[in-house]
Amino acid sequence: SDEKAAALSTAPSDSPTIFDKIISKEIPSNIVYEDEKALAFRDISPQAPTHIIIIPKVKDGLTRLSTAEERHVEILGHLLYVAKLVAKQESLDGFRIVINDGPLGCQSVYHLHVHLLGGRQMNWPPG
Ligand code: DGP
Repeated sequence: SDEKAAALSTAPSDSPTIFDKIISKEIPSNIVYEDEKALAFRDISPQAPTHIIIIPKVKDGLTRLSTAEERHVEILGHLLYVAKLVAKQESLDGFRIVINDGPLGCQSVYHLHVHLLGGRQMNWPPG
């Protein structure tokens, strides 16, 4: 897929990402939820009828889950709670949460993010 190709061609780094420009509203996005700590917006390449990306507004070195540190515990929990709030707002009856990590995990944007997918039957195992 295009996402896989993007992931395999993106070197993990702590550089600013496209998500900084979404946070600053320098580039437009379809924002569905926002609070002091988190932002949620529709994925540009949806893989389900509802596909929302949830991110910390302050990256604080949190490029990927595998390099998370103790100080990130609160924001990590908050992102999952926001996923629950957004799932309710979207009237999802069941959903899936995904965090891609690194090239093998198909991560293409190095600003930690939670995918919220729903609105169709999910399959198992995931690809
Ligand atoms: P991942 O592969 O887990 O790193 O997911 C990154 C997701 O971000 C991918 O599903 C597509 C989405 N994405 C990338 N660039 C943009 C953008 O400019 N706007 C929006 N809305 N989503 C984007």
